[in-house]
Amino acid sequence: MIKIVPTTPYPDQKPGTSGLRKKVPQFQQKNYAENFIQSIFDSLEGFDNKILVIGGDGRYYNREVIQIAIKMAAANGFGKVMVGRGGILSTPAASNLIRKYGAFGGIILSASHNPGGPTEDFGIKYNASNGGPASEKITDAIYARTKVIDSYRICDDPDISLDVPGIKHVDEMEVAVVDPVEDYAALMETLFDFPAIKTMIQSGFRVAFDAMSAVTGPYAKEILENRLGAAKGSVKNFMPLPDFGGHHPDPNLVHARALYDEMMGPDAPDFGAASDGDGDRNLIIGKGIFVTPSDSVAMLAANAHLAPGYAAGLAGIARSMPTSGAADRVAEKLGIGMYETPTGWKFFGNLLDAGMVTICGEESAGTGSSHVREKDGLWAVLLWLNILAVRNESVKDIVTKHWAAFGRNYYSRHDYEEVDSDAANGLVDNLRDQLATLPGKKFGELVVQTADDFAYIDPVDHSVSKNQGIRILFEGGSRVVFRLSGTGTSGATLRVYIERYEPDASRHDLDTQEALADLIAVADEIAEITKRTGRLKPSVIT
Ligand code: G16
Repeated sequence: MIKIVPTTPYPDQKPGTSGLRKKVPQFQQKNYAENFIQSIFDSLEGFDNKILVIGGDGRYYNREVIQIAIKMAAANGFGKVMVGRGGILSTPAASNLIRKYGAFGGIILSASHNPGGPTEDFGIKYNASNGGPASEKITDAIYARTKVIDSYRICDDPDISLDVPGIKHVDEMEVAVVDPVEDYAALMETLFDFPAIKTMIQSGFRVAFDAMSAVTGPYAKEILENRLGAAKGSVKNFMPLPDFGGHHPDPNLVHARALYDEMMGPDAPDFGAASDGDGDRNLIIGKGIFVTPSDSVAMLAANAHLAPGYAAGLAGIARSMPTSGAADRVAEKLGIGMYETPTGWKFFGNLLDAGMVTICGEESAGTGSSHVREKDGLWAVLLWLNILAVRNESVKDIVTKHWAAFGRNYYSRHDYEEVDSDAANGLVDNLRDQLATLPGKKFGELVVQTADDFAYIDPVDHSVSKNQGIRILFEGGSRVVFRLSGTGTSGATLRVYIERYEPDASRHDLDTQEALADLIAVADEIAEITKRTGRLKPSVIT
């Protein structure tokens, strides 16, 4: 039976870079999740009898909210819900299901790379019928609705079992519990040369994949071990756990340290990779060499034609503004379009839908293509493996040859986490105040060429997104970028992105932090990071 339940608004349900992310206890407040889900439905039109995809990364509170979302979908008039077995769907797999089955949209429960558990993070985001994160127009409408909501609709049916695939019903709505891996693995087989990768692996090529006790475990087991023949045990930490084993499921050099150490060791496998909580990010490490995410997108774009799904070439490349310019040089060489967007995968959606770009990437370990409308961790792993199988060279050889051909963009991101919000906002305001006077200023050898607050005009729908990050560009092409994260859940996270372009191949083997040392010092001088935040060094360097 459908119930209409009175509720009162919460003032803090503004979606960030990727949906609403809060601590679990906040989500457990009375009607908190219900308010947000109803606000999503209230902001959409025309979903009567249509399909809604629901799934999550298996983190703590996933199962509870999935039951709520299913009962609310039934009460709001959806015709069918597709949900992954056990409530599990990686973000790219959810995007694929939405597209493949012509769903109206999807609700993805995840806080991505943020930790999980009773006092850790949870999140809800809405994806539209193209399979991609809702546009700012929709997220703004959702937020506006959360501020005035006074009731929500829900069926009072009992919970349904999510553990066995099959068709069930909630009120009159059909619920299809589906295998979370099958459709996704089938899609990957259409894009990549599985037999070639399998042959390479059978000839002794060793792979190590760290699923970080998060959602990609079942996907990686099926694809890498079962279908591609990687040795049993190649996929580590493959059981999705509600608290990710107490770790941050963030595939970077801090949280995936064990993999990094293995890959730098004497008996390293040939290829190492990891993915995050919801399976959309990737970390790529070759034997003895870490590939920065910015370099990875450039190298994948330069070599994508070697995989069957991209043999016809690329329409264009897009990267987020803070991502290094390495991909720009590839686009220039290929003679294809290059687009610079604000941080957030949602900004790639229009470009992909319009067929203007094929590959997109972000410095935050996200790479993907037009096959879905999310970034896709395993996709990046498989494209690398396909390229390695065809080129028959090591990751290190591919990377160093790429630098020799295109030049190297030394690149690093310094994160200052859980900074006092007022201090962080003050720091950004102070930077904004300096924008007009910075050009022409000298800091040692570095001369500021331009300084601005990045604004983006979407070339497809002409929507404008302002205040997307402070950019300070120096003569010669180096730059520092400052922005506040839109995905953190406590205090503010200041991100500082530092980049230097080095065309000279004899200078391509410097230590990254040393190669960027003068820019790092100038970033602190201009932004007064230490003075304003009290931090002597970043929490995380990637
Ligand atoms: C999300 C977005 C990405 C973005 C990242 C970092 O990733 O989907 O597009 O680059 O956040 O955002 P921020 O710098 O604002 O923290 P994910 O993997 O968290 O969904």
